[in-house]
Amino acid sequence: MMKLYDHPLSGNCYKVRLALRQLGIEYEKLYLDIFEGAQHSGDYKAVNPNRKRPVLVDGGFSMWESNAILLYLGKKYSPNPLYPEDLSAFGKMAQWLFFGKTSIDPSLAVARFMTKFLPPESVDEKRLGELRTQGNAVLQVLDDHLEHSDFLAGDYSMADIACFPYVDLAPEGGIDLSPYSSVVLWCDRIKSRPGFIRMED
Ligand SMILES: N[C@@H](CCC(=O)N[C@@H](CS)C(=O)NCC(=O)O)C(=O)O
Repeated sequence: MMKLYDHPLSGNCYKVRLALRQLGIEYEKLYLDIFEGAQHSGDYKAVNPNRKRPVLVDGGFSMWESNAILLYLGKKYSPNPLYPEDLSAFGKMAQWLFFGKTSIDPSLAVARFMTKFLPPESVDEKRLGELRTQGNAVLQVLDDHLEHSDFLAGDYSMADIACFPYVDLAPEGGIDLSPYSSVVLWCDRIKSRPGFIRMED
């Protein structure tokens, strides 16, 4: 059975849990308390030298980086609708996976981290304001695209699973989603997929 080094409040772990559930794969959760610094133990360096989660362990193979894990799962359980075989659909899925890492995470995910997890006295308000501005620009890109498309890369795919968590969690970073009606509808569409799990499930 596969194992996942996990944390319940991590959007990067949540996307992997969501993908595993939607693919119908049983797995074992290995809890790693990052708030207590468990990622800095000597043992964990052998699991992930970058000392972050999620990490997927599949028999004697293990890997880290959440979006790469989504691609691994998609290909491992191919054919499945979350992982398009068609070249242009695959290209579009990859495009949004990279957009997630290069645009969504550095703005929306970091704004959430600073707002939700840092003590207020250590928050750099100027930087947080800049991140919220960048986050709104990212949401506008998504909203413009989703005005004409139900899902990011055509049909529901790993692209949606990758980008959904930190978009849906944007309000925890002080970013209002209500001006982005197509994004809100997209989140609702994902939440109504069969087998959807919430972050806290
Ligand atoms: N790019 C990585 C980011 C992973 C990441 O930042 N994980 C966070 C939780 S969401 C973590 O483990 N933080 C602990 C730390 O940085 O010490 C991925 O997508 O997997």
